[in-house]
Order: sequence, then structure tokens, then C-alpha cells
Amino acid sequence: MPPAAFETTLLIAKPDAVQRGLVGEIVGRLERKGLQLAGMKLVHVPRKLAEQHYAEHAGKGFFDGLIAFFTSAPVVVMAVRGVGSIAVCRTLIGATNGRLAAPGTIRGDLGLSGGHNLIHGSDSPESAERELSLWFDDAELIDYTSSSQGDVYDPS
Ligand code: IDP
Repeated sequence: MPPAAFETTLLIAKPDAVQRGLVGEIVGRLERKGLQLAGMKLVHVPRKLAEQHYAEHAGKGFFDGLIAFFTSAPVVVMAVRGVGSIAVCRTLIGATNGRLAAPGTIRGDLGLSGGHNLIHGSDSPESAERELSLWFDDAELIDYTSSSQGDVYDPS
């Protein structure tokens, strides 16, 4: 397997995560994995931004409900860095429906819904690039080297 690239991905703790007080649990899982926060903010999402974020789902049966849910209460938007972070975060998040998501994943451990499923994560490098520029200005992303990297990325 070729070495994975150091990537930045876009994660959003959705309204249900904030309402249920699960933001700390979710961020804790990311930190314990060795991932690094590069940006983080609380946003009550305007409808237009929600529609832009979920543009690929426009016209689907669940779209109106998804936008209503996503704009119903604040979310926590995060830029998360690490080697292979896009795929790593998708693995940590688990399958879309909490009833089907594997135990050990965020959705598998913490929810039962297919729509109110706690967290969004970019699904490809292209999505990550698009979504990061949608949610963050460059100045909001902080570049720093974590002192834990020698342990997290030890090649052995
Ligand atoms: P993902 O979040 O696992 O990548 P997507 O297929 O990209 O899943 O769907 C985006 C979001 O739309 C889901 O996380 C979920 O909140 C919502 N969603 C997807 N499919 C359904 C559905 O069949 N019913 C209700 N909501 C759905």
C-alpha cells in the first residue's frame, strides 16, 4: 500500500450531536486517534449554505428534511488533519444509518437514526477541498506541528 498523504478533511458535528451534548465525545475520539484540529467553530447554518453543502442531494426525497434538520440548531464545524485523514475519519464515523453502522464507530455507538446521524465527513479529496473552502476562510485554518506526531506517525 503506498504511503497515505497528510490531508485535511471537513467534519461537522450535526445539530443532534450538539443538542445531545456529544460534541466532546466526538472530538475526543478524533483526538485519541491522533488526528489534529486545524479549525473549529460553532455555526447556526443559514439555509443557503446548507443547500450548497448538500448540493449533491438536491431533488432527493430526503433533501428538504435534511436541510430543515441541518439548519434547526447549531453545528460544530471542524477541519481535521492527519495522514489519510479523509478515509480515516469516514471509518471512524461509520455507515450512514446508525442502526447499520458498526460498533466502535461514532454512528454505530451513539445513534439509531439514518438522518439524525451525528456527524458529516468529507467522502473524497475533491469533496474535502470543496467543503473546506465552503466553510472556512484560509485565515481560520491554523497550521502547527503537534508534539505528539513523533509517536502518532512512528513508522514501526
Ligand atoms: P453520509 O453522511 O454517510 O456521507 P450521504 O449519502 O452523503 O451520507 O447523505 C448525506 C446525509 O443525508 C446523511 O448523513 C443523512 O443525514 C441524510 N440522509 C441520507 N440518506 C437518507 C435517507 O434515506 N433518509 C433520511 N436522511 C438521509
